[in-house]
Amino acid sequence: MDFLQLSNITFAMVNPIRLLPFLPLALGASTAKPTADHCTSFGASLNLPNTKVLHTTHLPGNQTFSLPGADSTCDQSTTAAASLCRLSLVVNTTTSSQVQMELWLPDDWSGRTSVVGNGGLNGCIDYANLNYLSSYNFAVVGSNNGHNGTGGAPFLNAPEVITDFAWRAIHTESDMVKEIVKRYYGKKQKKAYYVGCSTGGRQGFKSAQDFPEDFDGILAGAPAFDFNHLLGWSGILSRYNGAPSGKPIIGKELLAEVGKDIISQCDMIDGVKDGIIDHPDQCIYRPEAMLCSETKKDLCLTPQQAEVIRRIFEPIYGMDGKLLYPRYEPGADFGGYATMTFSGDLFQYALDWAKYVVYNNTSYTGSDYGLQTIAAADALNPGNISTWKQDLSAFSTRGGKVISYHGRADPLIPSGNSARYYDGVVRTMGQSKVSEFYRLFMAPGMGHCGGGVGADMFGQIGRLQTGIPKDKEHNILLALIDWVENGKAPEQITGTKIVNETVEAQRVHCPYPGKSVLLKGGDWRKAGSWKCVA
Ligand SMILES: *[C@@H]1O[C@H](CO)[C@@H](O)[C@H](O)[C@H]1NC(C)=O
Ligand SMILES: *[C@@H]1O[C@H](CO)[C@@H](O)[C@H](O)[C@H]1NC(C)=O
Ligand SMILES: *[C@@H]1O[C@H](CO)[C@@H](O)[C@H](O)[C@H]1NC(C)=O
Ligand SMILES: *[C@@H]1O[C@H](CO)[C@@H](O)[C@H](O)[C@H]1NC(C)=O
Ligand SMILES: *[C@@H]1O[C@H](CO)[C@@H](O)[C@H](O)[C@H]1NC(C)=O
Ligand SMILES: *[C@@H]1O[C@H](CO)[C@@H](O)[C@H](O)[C@H]1NC(C)=O
Ligand SMILES: *[C@@H]1O[C@H](CO)[C@@H](O)[C@H](O)[C@H]1NC(C)=O
Ligand SMILES: [Ca+2]
Repeated sequence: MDFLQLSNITFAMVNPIRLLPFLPLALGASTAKPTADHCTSFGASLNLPNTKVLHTTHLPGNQTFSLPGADSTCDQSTTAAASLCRLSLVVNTTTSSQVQMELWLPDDWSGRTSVVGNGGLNGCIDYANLNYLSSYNFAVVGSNNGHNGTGGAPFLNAPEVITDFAWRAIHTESDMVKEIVKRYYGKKQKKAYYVGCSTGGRQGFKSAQDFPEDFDGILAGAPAFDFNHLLGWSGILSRYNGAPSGKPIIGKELLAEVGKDIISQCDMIDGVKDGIIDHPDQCIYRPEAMLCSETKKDLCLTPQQAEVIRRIFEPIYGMDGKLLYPRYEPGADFGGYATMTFSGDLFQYALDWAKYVVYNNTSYTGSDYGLQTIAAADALNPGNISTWKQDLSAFSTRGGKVISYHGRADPLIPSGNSARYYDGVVRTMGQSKVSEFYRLFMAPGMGHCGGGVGADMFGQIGRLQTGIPKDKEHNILLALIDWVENGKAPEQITGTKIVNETVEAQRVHCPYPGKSVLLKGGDWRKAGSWKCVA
């Protein structure tokens, strides 16, 4: 797709060669592309310590194929758009742990490598991002993060599996992809990247914090960092609404109504009536407006329910009175992913983490889940997973760049937590230093890693780039490449909202603490009407 006509907006694609300057250089005029035979014989002859090759297949491009043997909770099929060599391996990380990886090595290699992360508690190879990165000519690796499937059971009494999940899988993948490109293409990588969101965002920051040599560029969305507190907060939020009874105190339909009332109370604080609360921290929602009365008997709140809503919108404090985690953000959808939190069951990842990792007790039900559970998780900090170190100077000193992004209507991980981390790094390193290597783009109205009513597509993950222009103004991966390789820091990124293959709105997203402001009289659906202000 070189040229896209979507609704009334026409996008001419910038020649990708300009943005991928290594494309013609990487293999050199005299170097032939790797052939299908090279691919299959390469896998058979690969002799790396602690590594078993499961299979090697050359795929000619635009192939959709099934994934036999994949855990039933993970992808069952995928697509490889580029022509590439698919290499599946199992690497023993200790005598009691192993990571299954796939490397996708495109025939047309840009000289760049990438590691892609995971999500939730998984356990699943991120095939969508293998496809995305390889279609942009990266040699890319993804893994099962040390265990198979989306649940926490494999962590039970398995500290090495927990360590793989916390950091070692990504670090091992980083080593593997670099070693393998040298052998496969006969050349060292020029730059090494990382791409992930949610748990993948945490994995990216863990690398910046503890493995500053691993990556030159990190794209880390909606990071699940301060991990023990995040899960604790999610668990406590679910308790507010009745977990683990299975019976929510406020049901789905009523929550949706509260969601609408929040928009009606707070949409205009930012001055634009677009169904989006730009700065959820400025919204002090008043649920008492929805109390039942003589005249209001349907879809209204009892006093107890109104109190639940109030608690949901408060931060949580630990047993020592210190802030543990910021609040749920008004404007975050109460449907979709939020049903994981508000259905009346204990938030699944919080339950699994407590059950299989903190208490090692398969009978644990979460009926007493609370601040003491978080304190126990903190005391253990399993696998050193917290990921909250605020000194990134080793990473910045060697020239690493990190771009983070967060939807301001994220129901699983509040964007306020990304702001809290950024501010902590600024306190540690100083603003001018931080601006040189770390930018956080806040996306108003965007949900968890994407979705929501906001302009949620800017190339942050594979499925959120189809239909947007392939340039660094609209694609944050290309913006990261430009920063790492040409030293040009992104000052803004244009997000696109596409509904039914039609561009409905575009808007610029700005690096925190800056914000996008609508120009006087401007149409909020047009990117040109917005401007970043400090
Ligand atoms: C990986 O570890 C398992 C279990 O200890 C062992 O059976 C297997 O031979 C090891 N594989 C390699 C390639 O070292
Ligand atoms: C895949 O299909 C697209 C669209 O038809 C085409 O432009 C592209 O060249 C194909 N890729 C390969 C590797 O065959
Ligand atoms: C995960 O699944 C892969 C592919 O089926 C398998 O090779 C690997 O041994 C499994 N890993 C674990 C830890 O069960
Ligand atoms: C649970 O197991 C971990 C090792 O995985 C151990 O460090 C921890 O102390 C155990 N917790 C309890 C409550 O026994
Ligand atoms: C495991 O959890 C159950 C349910 O909460 C509890 O009754 C039991 O005492 C726990 N077992 C241990 C060893 O702590
Ligand atoms: C644990 O994480 C901290 C903070 O990122 C880091 O400084 C420390 O070296 C890590 N410890 C181990 C044992 O990995
Ligand atoms: C998108 O298309 C679907 C199916 O054709 C339709 O049901 C839906 O109303 C459309 N949505 C919008 C916002 O146009
Ligand atoms: Ca608004």
